[in-house]
Amino acid sequence: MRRLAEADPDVAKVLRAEAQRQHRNLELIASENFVSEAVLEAVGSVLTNKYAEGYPGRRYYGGCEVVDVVEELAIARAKELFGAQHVNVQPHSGAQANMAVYFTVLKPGDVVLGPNLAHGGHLTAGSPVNYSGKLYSIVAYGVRRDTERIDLDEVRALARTHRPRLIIAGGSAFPRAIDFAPFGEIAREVGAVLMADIAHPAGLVAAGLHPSPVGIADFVTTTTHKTLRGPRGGMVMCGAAHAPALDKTVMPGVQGGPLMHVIAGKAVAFREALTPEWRAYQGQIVKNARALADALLGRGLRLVSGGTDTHLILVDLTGRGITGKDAQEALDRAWITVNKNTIPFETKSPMVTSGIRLGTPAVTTRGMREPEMAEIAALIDRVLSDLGSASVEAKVRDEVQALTNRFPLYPERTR
Ligand code: DSN
Repeated sequence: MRRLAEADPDVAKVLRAEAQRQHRNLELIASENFVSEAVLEAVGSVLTNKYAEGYPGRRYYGGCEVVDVVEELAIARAKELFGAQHVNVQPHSGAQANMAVYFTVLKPGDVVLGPNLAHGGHLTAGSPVNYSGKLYSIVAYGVRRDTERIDLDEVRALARTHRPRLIIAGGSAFPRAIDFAPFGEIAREVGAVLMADIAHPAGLVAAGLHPSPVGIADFVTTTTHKTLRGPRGGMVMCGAAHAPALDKTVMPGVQGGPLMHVIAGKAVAFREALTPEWRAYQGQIVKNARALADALLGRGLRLVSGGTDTHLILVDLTGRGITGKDAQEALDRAWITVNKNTIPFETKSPMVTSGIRLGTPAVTTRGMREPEMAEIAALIDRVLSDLGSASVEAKVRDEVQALTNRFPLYPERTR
């Protein structure tokens, strides 16, 4: 069988260039991470060839006895990791995991109480440009102006007024830990179903470093590729009572054949996550985020909510008089990868924004620790303090390269 470089030099070149970019740059996108070679091997395996619609032991296709084993492994390991009664590992993404829950419990037009996207929520929690905002009647809660933390009084008041069928807790840009217990109380009081979307802090939840919604929320959704450090994909957890309906919604309700090669990658990542080393890694992610936040604060940058409890930091650039878009582009030129992000009470469009979002999972995977976080804050500050200066960007690029060279990534793939 021909290897890729021989069969398709064009694509082989892209893969090498991307491995080189990942090695060279400082990856600070809070939702990204670097999987192990073992996960890459599973995802790039012959399991991609197999159709396996259905579930282990009850598939619509023959020849599924081998892939059944890997799906069972993924399910058992995820249950152990999160203490969940039931896990469906087939969702192709976090968006599809959320869709599976909505289609399990909602009818079009039902009221959903979810987080405002500009305050840290997620597209699938009711954005008007997403299916969730088009199909359901969305009521949004946000953060308080003074603390920039979720306003539970507002959540309670909105729930009492609108009597939602579903309440969503979780999002993609909350730097602070979410306490799921009050959400559970509010949902019970108004007779709503509670869904916790832990796509971002899932790794911290599994390691006991962030409150867990398991046992509080009716459904818990997550991606598997952020802090969890598995392959790109999604997953839903729920109690036994909801399991048959959820499984039926995932397949045949919203998906066809599961991606068995990705499910194998999930199984591998969950095995890694059950080790003491992985728990220590999650602890270091949090320590690094705090160190990075402290160093940024020390350089006069304003952070939404004043800091972080998690892997994620939201920087408000308003005081510097620059936009998130300009900051992202300047940092990109300096080989520091971040994303522009709306901040609570945003006044600019999502394509411009007043903030940038930073996260420490990927740099922590490379082995960086608190001293490197101080270096990173200094590099960011230099780029932002002299926005658009080609000479500053060039100097920072050299220093980024020197820093990342000390923490090699995928050495076999960058040659
Ligand atoms: N795109 C993800 C993130 O960056 O947080 C959320 O879906």
